[in-house]
This record gives sequence, structure tokens and C-alpha cells, in this order.
Amino acid sequence: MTAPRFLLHGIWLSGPTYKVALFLALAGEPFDFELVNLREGAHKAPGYVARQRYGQVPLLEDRSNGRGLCQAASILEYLADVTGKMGGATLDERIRAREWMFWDYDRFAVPIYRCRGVKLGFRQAPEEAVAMWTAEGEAALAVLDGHLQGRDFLVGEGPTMADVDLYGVASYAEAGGFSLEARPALRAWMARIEALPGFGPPEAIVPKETRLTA
Ligand SMILES: N[C@@H](CCC(=O)N[C@@H](CS)C(=O)NCC(=O)O)C(=O)O
Repeated sequence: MTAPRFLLHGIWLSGPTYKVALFLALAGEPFDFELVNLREGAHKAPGYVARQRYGQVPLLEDRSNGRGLCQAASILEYLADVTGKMGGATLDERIRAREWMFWDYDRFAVPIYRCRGVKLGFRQAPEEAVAMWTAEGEAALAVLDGHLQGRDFLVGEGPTMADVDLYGVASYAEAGGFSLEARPALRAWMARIEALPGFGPPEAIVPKETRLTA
């Protein structure tokens, strides 16, 4: 069997790893997977850092050209370019999608992921910090819910890399202690993404162990 073009390095508990796996799944791109065990410090091993300069997951290898790519949002844009999928139908859609992706790590992902980390016991933080992230997360959820009122997707008529990027945060909000009860537009958008062909939750599409095509 021929090895797939893409090799994703990451771990199933990681939201940014999920974003990349979700794009690949929605694009119908099979991928190999290399587990990077964060608890064992595999992300700081010199051989890994040589390929992922930030010592983080995810890392995506494109075997067709030897590229090693990091930063989930940048990886999604690369995948949109090389697959011709979900990059936005026009330059204006591409610009809007990028704006949402920059906003994601500026306002949305950090408080949601941190609150989830505290709830799941991956991260310790003083109560004041959790209260601040909770307020920031609620504010970001309100912005997203407001934008989605009257829209099916973040940008244009169909799903883009921005929907994948932000879904990969919104889907962790409840685990972070946020209620989506009062955010109907956001919930309807999430359901639309969940109905796309190829969609799966993290446990279905990010392998728990290394999976390499023989
Ligand atoms: N902005 C980065 C964030 C990546 C990130 O925070 N990864 C976490 C796991 S979810 C990680 O590798 N943490 C270990 C560390 O930063 O040392 C992205 O989107 O790829």
C-alpha cells in the first residue's frame, strides 16, 4: 500500500492537532499519524524540535515535497492551497477566513483551551486566572455567536479553513466549563460542520497511537 502524502505528528488530546486531522478528514485525505507523547516530553526531544521549532504539536509533514509545517492555522491554509479545498471561493473570502483564524488565537483559543486544561487537570492556575479566561472565553463565544446569526458558515456559502479552525476550539468549550445553551447560532453552525461528509470528533479521527502505512 502506498504511504499517504501527509504524516501528522500530534496527540489526540490536543485541539490544534484535531484541527489539522479534521481538515484532512473533511478533505478526504488519508494521513499517517505519529504520536508525540507530551507527557514523556517527546515534543522537546532534539530530533523533534529540529523539525518543529516551537517544540509543540502539531507538525505536518508533506511527503510529496519534504516540507515540515507547524502552527495549525498556517497548516490549514497550506492544506487549503495544496488540496484546492476550503480556502474560500474568492480573494475576499480568503481574507475574511484569515481574519477569523488570526482572531482565533488572539481571542478565542487561548481562554477556551486554558479553561479546558484546568478542568481536565493538565494545567494548574490560580482562581483569578481561571476567572479571567472564563470572562474572555465568554466574550469570544458571544462574538462568534453574533457573527453566525443568519449565516451558515463563517465566510461565504460553504465551509472554509476558518470553520475548521474555530470548530477545533468551539468543540472544546463545554469541556472547559462553558455553556453553549444560550448560543443557538453557534450550536447550529457546529451541527452543520458535524454533518459534513468525513467529519468526526477527535476520538474518531485522531489515532491514539502511531499509525504508519506499512
Ligand atoms: N498556536 C499553536 C499552538 C500549539 C500548542 O499549543 N500545542 C500544545 C498542545 S495542544 C503543545 O504542544 N504544548 C506543549 C508546549 O507548548 O510545550 C498551533 O495552533 O499549532
